[in-house]
Amino acid sequence: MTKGKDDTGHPETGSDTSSSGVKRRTLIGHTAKAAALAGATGAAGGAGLAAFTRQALGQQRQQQGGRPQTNEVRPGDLDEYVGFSSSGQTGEVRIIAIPSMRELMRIPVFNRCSATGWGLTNESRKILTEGLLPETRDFLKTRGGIYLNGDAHHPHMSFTDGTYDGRYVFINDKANCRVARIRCDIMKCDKIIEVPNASDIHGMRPQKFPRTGYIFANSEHIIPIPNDGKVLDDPKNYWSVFTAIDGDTMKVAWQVLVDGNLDNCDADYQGKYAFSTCYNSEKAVTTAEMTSAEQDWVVIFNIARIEQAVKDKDYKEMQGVPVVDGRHGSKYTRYVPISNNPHGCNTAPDGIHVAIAGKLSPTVSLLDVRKFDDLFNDKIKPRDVVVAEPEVGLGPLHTAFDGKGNAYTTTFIDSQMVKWDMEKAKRAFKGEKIDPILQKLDVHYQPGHDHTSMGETKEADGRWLISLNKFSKDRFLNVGPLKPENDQLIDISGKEMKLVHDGPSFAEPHDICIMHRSKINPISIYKRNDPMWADATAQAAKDGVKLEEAANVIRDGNKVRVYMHSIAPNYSLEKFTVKQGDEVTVYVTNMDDVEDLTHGFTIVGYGIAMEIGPQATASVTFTADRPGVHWWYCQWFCHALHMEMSGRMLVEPKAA
Ligand code: CUK
Ligand code: CUA
Ligand code: CA
Repeated sequence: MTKGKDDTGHPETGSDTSSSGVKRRTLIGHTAKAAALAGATGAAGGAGLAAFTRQALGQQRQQQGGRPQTNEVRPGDLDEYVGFSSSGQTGEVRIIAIPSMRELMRIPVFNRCSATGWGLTNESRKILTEGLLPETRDFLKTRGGIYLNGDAHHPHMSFTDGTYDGRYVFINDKANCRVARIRCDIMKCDKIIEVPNASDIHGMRPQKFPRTGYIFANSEHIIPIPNDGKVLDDPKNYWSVFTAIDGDTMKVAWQVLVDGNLDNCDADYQGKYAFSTCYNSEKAVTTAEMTSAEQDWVVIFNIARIEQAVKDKDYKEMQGVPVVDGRHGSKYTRYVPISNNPHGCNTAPDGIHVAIAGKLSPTVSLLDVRKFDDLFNDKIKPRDVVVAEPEVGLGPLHTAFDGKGNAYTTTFIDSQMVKWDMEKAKRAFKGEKIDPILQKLDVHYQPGHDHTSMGETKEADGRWLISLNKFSKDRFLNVGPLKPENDQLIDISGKEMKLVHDGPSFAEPHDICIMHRSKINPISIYKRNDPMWADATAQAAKDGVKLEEAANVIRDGNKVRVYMHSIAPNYSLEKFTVKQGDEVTVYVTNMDDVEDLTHGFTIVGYGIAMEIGPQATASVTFTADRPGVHWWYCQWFCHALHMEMSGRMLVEPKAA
């Protein structure tokens, strides 16, 4: 029999599931009718229904009394929205609940994680290494085998038909040229690839239509390709590539060589085009030169033509990838001049407009994607796709949308959130005397990205806006020279933007995508056949071991494989003995079949720790080079006898 949390001595409130499988929360929080229906459809259906009901109620509240929505989420209540926040140079992805702004979870990706063993376990090291280029793997051999840092900027969920589909969240690593995928069923990273021919992958967006599909990724800084040392201080021969990654296989599908560099990107809602900003059309290597030209540009990529080029073999293969030439004059791209060092690139939920933030220019250029066909057929000139160019203030960086025709642009230098009307901006662009700016709200301070609830999908709902501010200065208690950033929540459900919450965050989320909670439906207990530990299952089968019942120590030369399972508060082994110098692999399978019952495995004085979720298997390999008695223990509080959940590794010293 599997022991669980219910008999661990934890208070009963620790369990969210009653014996009938109905979420207690659903029963408590909602009407009797909703609860009855939830009972009929089971726990998952109940949660979905609850979300639906709550959303409907929220909207009703708004419509009825005209009372403003509230960001108050009382103890025990659940938030309505979920945000996936990049953590910048921390290298992980964080799950933020909105509107409470509570941080719910951290998903290690490009970083190492002390709690979960990410970067230590065999399962995570496989993910961290299998997608690296061979030369990087060689390079890392003397550096511990994996990169220890990352710089995560742009988290975006996979799309189907123009809206979030709950499958994956993708995230780029600017620091080490990688793109990672997070499985939203378990909220763990399952794939990381290094992009070849690229320097610092920066802008990254999934294809919105018909589905993801491609992940578009920008190589920001220009480099020689190949970057093997033959070309060094010769920037004329430095290049950037635009990359399309297959989101299903996480393999690079194709690349496009471009003039200038590539900063941020987005895709259309038609599945025809992707586009990227370029701030270094000068192909410069110093700040002064990079800002010397009056204009840089947006590059538009014609996806069908590029796919055809790959079919027709109109490419050069570089590092195993077809690289299509998309420099000026190519039929695969168009370059739209934009002043000056543009940055943000955001497609509006109307499926028509793309907002390009001017950064050094106080303007946002609004492009109309319906004109791109004509542009590629040379019927119009590049600048003809620009249909508005409102002046929003100093340092416009990114734009978000409410689905009601309004845009919200951050101005870094002015420290403001600027709400403007896209239609009015278009009329003003045509010469009408009309001010498209609706409101400027001070934010604190220096905002980079902003994001609205569902705002990067066709289901933008105009409820919440988050401003990710780069500086918090005096907004929080002083914690020393290194200050938190300030993620501010703004209520945009009414006519005026209202600042409702300051949320400190650690270095330094660049971007967040915000979705209604009904878009995700993670599991609470792993499925035993999860591919995450397929290698462990295969090795166990070879050793004649069944992971679920394992209590085995298998010697194979100087390799020792230790298999155990855990049921709170015990491991199936109380000790194992190895010889100093053995290569030891420990496999732990958590056989507790109970929600929120995670075990750990930490070996004292060996730098080993890992998380083992309910019904999961995790493994770790190390050299037993320290003789003596080394206790292992469970580091995730799991039971009244959690402290006692331990065992001993006995390491026999080498004969002198
Ligand atoms: S970039 Cu950070 S503020 Cu990397 Cu998305 Cu614009
Ligand atoms: Cu198992 Cu603590
Ligand atoms: Ca420039």
